[in-house]
Amino acid sequence: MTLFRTCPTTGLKVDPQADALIKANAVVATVALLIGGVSAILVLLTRWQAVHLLPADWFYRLLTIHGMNMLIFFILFFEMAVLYFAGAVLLNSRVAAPKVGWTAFALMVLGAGMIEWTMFTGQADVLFTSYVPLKATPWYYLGVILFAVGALVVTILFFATLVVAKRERTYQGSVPLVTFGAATAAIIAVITLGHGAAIYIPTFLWSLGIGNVDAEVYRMVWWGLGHSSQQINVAAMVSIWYLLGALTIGSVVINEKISRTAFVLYVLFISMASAHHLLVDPGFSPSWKVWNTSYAMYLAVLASMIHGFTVPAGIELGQRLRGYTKGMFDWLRRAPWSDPGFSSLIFSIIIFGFVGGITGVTFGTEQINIIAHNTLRVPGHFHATVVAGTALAFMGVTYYVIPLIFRKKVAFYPLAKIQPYVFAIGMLIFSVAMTFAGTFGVPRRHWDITFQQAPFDLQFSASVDLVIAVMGVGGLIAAVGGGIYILVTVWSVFFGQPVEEVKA
Ligand code: HEM
Ligand SMILES: [Cu+2]
Repeated sequence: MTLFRTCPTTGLKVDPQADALIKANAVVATVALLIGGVSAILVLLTRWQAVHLLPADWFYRLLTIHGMNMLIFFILFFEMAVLYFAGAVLLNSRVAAPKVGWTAFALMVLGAGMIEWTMFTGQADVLFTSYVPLKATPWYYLGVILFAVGALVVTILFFATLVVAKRERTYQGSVPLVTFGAATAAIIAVITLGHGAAIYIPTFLWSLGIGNVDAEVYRMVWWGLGHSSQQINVAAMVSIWYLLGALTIGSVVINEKISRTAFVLYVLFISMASAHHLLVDPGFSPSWKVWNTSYAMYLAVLASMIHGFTVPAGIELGQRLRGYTKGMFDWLRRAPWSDPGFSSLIFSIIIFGFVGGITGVTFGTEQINIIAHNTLRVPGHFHATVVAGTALAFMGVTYYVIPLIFRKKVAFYPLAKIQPYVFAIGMLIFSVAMTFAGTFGVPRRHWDITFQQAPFDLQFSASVDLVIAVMGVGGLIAAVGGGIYILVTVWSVFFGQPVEEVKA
């Protein structure tokens, strides 16, 4: 018999195993964020041509380390925590099979550890895309496979928990919207990890000298993993938007059907949209490219646009119900701007929507893609989506996870209050400047844009130096914001004051 505790704030019944699994995953996610953050600064200071900090080999090594730690380890460990939260906690249920959860966690930590080791020892300088024929040690690919199996097991465990909750009648009616959104993320995760297995198992064998992997086939299947996993991030982020709206100001869901339908659009159209990564590839026909990246992609974009309206509308209505009804914008003016959960939510919506959305949709089209491809416009785009959007939403919800799950008070609260502002404004400057540098043709993933040892001579517009400097300053401001987040969370969790609790 599971002994639940009752959360004094929300009244939810919490399985201690869910508590512990959330904590473990969140702590490892933060460690990854720290490694990814330190490497971000070093990579940034190398791209900033006036500083040009690292030698070439360490630039590419740390770029690999940055991509893996941020996009894979930080984001995925955090998402595992979200799955336990949206499954067990929000449904007042026990975790279906906690031992399986711990085994999966161990697999993921083992896989991640193997990958870290191969990257730091220079045996896997392949960047997070690991395009063949670039070859890493087999241990790297094995690490990826173990990590992915662990993540798949957690996803299945999430579905099992939904079944248990239904059978044991731990909730009434249909599942809450946040759980529904997390379920769509989990469905996409299964599709994604299927692509991952389809590509990493042959690549692992190839690294052992068994068989061959075609470079174009690799790119196609790999992006079935690489792009779809961004859709997991978006679905998880949007679920957190709804959650943060409810937690910070008691916002309402105006129309459950519309919001749920929008989540379903993600599931239906996202794998096809992966084709936007292949728009300049010679292996596919124009009609295949145009079909997959226009109609299909816009239906996934439509889903985000719907959420972009329903979440703020739910916030407005929530505020109006609480009496902020004077004039058009009273509800907005009198929102809790000094609650870091709320400011994170607003910045996440705005930067994801306007900067991430507009850049992504424009160069998701074939004609523009050929200009934007492999320039700094690409990382400029995804730092607006996955960093200022997803990572910031994750940061925001942490300010509630600390008191509700870790049952600690948020330490250094004055710093926590400004953290989303520092991070979001820095990231906004960084991603816009990066995108702008890309419009001048500055390549991404490039150690030396002065082309010192190149047999040809290439000069960018003189304004590029300035734009890159702005990018550098923006990136450093964002890094300060990231640093404050790590300081506040680690301090609260390990040395923080406990909040009083009630036992069930
Ligand atoms: C303060 C925060 C951050 C800064 C200053 C930063 C900076 C950078 C820089 C300078 C690059 C290199 C671009 C290039 O040379 O092509 C880069 C690449 C990248 N960043 Fe970040 N970043 C930050 C946070 C994040 C986060 C939180 C994520 C993911 C959640 C992320 C994901 C990536 C990815 C996937 C790449 C591409 C790596 C590759 O091309 O293989 N970054 N970042
Ligand atoms: Cu994509």
